[in-house]
Amino acid sequence: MSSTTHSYRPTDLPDASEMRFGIVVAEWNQHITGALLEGALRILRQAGAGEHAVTVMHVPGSFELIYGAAELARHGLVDAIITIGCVIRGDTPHFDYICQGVTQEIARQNTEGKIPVIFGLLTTNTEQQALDRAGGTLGNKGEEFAATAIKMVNYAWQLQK
Ligand code: RBF
Repeated sequence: MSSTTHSYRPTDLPDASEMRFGIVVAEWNQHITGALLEGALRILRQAGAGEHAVTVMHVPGSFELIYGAAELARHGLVDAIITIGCVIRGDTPHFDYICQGVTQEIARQNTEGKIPVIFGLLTTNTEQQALDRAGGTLGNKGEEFAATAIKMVNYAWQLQK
């Protein structure tokens, strides 16, 4: 395992069998976001989340993760939301605008909303760097997004007790 990879053991995760998750996935760079989604679903299943306890919704691009997550939260059917997107810098200034907008809005939803919204936006300079983090040499970040969601629901439930 690489030193940049977050170290956790899926078996150490809280039991997720009573938890409900929403996953909002961007279609841009689908070969990356699809692999991240698979990684996230694998960990949720391993931690005990039921098939019907996970709602997967697709949006066109990473910028739409903002609305996608906000609306999903508003329906009140899930305990945490995982956003999944991939923005590759290339030579476009859009990179910075999209990354900044999504980052700020997901942060705001975490403080103003009622449920944790996990920031699953890969922001890389090259496609290869994204592939490395989507099941390649640096593991699958989707697994970490899911593990984080499980831990944050557990955190919220601990406070409610
Ligand atoms: N969406 C992504 O998820 N990843 C990208 O790398 C990405 N690059 C974009 C580059 C340009 C020049 C534009 C116009 C849009 C890009 N988008 C990307 C789409 C964006 O997130 C959003 O779907 C659109 O801007 C419509 O709101």
